[in-house]
Amino acid sequence: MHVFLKIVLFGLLISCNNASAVDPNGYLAYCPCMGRFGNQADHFLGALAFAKAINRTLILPPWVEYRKGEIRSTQVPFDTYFQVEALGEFHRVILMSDFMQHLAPTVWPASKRISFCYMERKSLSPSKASKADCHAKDGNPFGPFWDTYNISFVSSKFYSPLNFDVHHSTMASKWQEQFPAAEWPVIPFTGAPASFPVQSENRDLHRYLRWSNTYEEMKRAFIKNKLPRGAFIGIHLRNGIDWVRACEHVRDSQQLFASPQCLGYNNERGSLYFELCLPSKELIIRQIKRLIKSVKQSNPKNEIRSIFVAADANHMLSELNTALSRMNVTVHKLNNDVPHLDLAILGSSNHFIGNCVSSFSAFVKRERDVKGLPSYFWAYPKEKERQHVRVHEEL
Ligand code: GFB
Repeated sequence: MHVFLKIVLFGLLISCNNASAVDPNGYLAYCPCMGRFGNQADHFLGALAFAKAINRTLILPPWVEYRKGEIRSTQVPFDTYFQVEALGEFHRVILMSDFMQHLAPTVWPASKRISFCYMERKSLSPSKASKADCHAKDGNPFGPFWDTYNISFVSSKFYSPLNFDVHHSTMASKWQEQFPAAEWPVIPFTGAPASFPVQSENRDLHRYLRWSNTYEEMKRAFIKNKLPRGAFIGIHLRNGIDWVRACEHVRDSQQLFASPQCLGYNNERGSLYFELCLPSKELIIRQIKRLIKSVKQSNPKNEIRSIFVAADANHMLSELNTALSRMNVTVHKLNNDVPHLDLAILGSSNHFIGNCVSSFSAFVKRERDVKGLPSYFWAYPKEKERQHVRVHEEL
């Protein structure tokens, strides 16, 4: 037989096998219904750890995206951005579309679909308000998410007082005792079975999140064709109006969003301050210049040649170009707004400066940590403290 045909047949055989083999340990599904990509990625790592701990196959949900001017969320298949095979090195997973197409008709018939939530969720619609229920499809993105796969629920199950912290208790066995797979073949959670920000124990699972071939290729092509040869610094600027408003909460909090990634989960590495959330333009330029100089000193053969800027609003291109022109460093960005390509490029830069409070930056930091690449945060450590440390060291 022609070799190509053999390969195709073999591939088909494998995918049919995967699609039709039922996991007797059961399945776990959830809606990534909170926040945008950075939040969903944090939740994903927790859900993956949880699925492994309770030994159920994780049904890979699509990513939930919000497009300007659209009332309903858009669901983007999980494997658009990430490889399914790489996750399989850690635990059993299946794409939601595969599960619904091949397994749900037998494993999870429509009459057996019971949604799981911690406790009763109030309904948005007065006609349904009296029933104690998860109301799993109420509102956006809840309804559009399950509708993507024509899923509706016949009733609800409240799982209080169980939780998802499988690292500090016998929680996993409690889940297994209370919800055995024979009786509950699929546990579909109304939201992610995970905490935000990601638990420190689950950060390292990021090593199994590998970019899909499409994104790998787009990243490679951009770096090769659009950036000058040589080392580059990737920077993430989070400065849109939603962020400016969110940073107002710095005053009354010890932590905000992803801030434990630099401050420590118990503030063991510092307290929250405003510049950590919203650094000034002057501080950004100062910090980039300082990094370029220090790389020049420590690694003269691999001097910084360019800066790649990812931003949600203002890329500061003209300010950065002006400030860095004398250093012979050019500044670049993508032509279009493609958040995941921004992330992939930042993950591969020689150096990275991100926003400690942003979970978008946190995604990059985790990817770089597992690859052993260096990362820094804007305004961290605090400039005064940094000077203090330097004086102290000099003394
Ligand atoms: O990812 P995310 O939860 O990160 O949400 P934060 C920010 C979204 O803004 C991303 C866009 O998913 C992107 O769609 N975005 C941010 C970017 N930075 C970039 C960038 O460099 N390039 C591109 N192309 N897009 C917090 C949330 O966002 O914002 C909170 O965690 C809350 O839930 C707060 O909504 C206001 O953690 O930065």
